[in-house]
Amino acid sequence: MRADPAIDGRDIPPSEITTEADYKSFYQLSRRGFLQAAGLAAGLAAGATATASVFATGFKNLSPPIQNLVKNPNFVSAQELTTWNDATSYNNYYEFGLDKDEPQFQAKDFAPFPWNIEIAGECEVKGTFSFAQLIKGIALEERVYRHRCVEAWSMVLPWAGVPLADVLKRFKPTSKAKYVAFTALKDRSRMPGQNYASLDWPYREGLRMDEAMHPLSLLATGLYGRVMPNQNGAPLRLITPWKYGFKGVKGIVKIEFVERQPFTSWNDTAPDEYGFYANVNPKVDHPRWSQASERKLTGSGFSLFRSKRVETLPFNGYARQVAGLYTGMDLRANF
Ligand SMILES: Nc1nc2c(c(=O)[nH]1)N[C@H]1C(S)=C(S)[C@@H](COP(=O)(O)O)O[C@H]1N2
Ligand SMILES: [Mo]
Repeated sequence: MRADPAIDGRDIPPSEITTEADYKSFYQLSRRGFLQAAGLAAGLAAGATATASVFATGFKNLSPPIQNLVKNPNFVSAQELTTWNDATSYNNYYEFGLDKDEPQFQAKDFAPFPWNIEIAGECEVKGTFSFAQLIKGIALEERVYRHRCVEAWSMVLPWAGVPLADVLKRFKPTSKAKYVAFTALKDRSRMPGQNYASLDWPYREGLRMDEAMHPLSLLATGLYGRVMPNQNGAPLRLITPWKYGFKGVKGIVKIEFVERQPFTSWNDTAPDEYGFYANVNPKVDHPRWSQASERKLTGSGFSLFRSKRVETLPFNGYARQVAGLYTGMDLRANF
């Protein structure tokens, strides 16, 4: 495959670093779109004084809509989705607080752009690329995926993003590239949670090369047809729906092709509780709780309180697509 002309291997000149304006034009965000989002939020703040409308149910944390998004028909779902409000107010993002309801507030003023991603390691094309350069020319698509946290709760979410494989191939990984290591942003001045040693910052994750190249792996840049909310990992994060949610590193600033299994935050912090593979497996319990079932946070209204317990599926329901990646592997040992 030929290298994309936008990705020429040289470090980008400062003049080409993504600005707020680039990012708006990348998403084809009209000024109207921004104003609509802002207007909605303002209307909500005004509360009961706002005229009853289709929005009267009250969306919070709204980000601007993405105009150029196509639903991938292979990943639509008949399942009830998790509401926007739940998806953006019940989050795991330790950089912005340990409690689920903290990231929505602590990440509120986080301004992701300009955002650059370093590509390094066992690949022919390396360097620093802007967010827009990284995914330029790859169609943004919407995919509904199940999302299962190792803490035994789950959601069903419509992500927007690009296949991870399409991005990785641009950098021409060499035959020595056996794993891909992802590093999140480390910036204590912008991420208040990093003032605490809850994890060895920055947050890091990794995949085996074949897992990274699997068509289910998504580099997500949005949620519900809107630009990725800060608390969900703006501007880009990993989604591997057959694995526990902690593999889905948010706020990625570096992607490195490596020969050996890389450091990964949860596995290296608590290896008895979190595996490197972290494939959803109802038969392997966490030492402190069962993984046989999950609290499913879907539905309208106050779904967080009305969640029902459902059985957990092997590979989170994606066994048909991914079980072949692990043929001959002891899935109990490699939890
Ligand atoms: N950088 C970073 N990425 C992260 C986390 C985190 O604390 N920091 N938490 C992980 C966990 S445990 C889960 S379940 C998902 C939660 O994603 P969501 O808030 O969009 O549901 O993000 C994952 N990615
Ligand atoms: Mo999680």
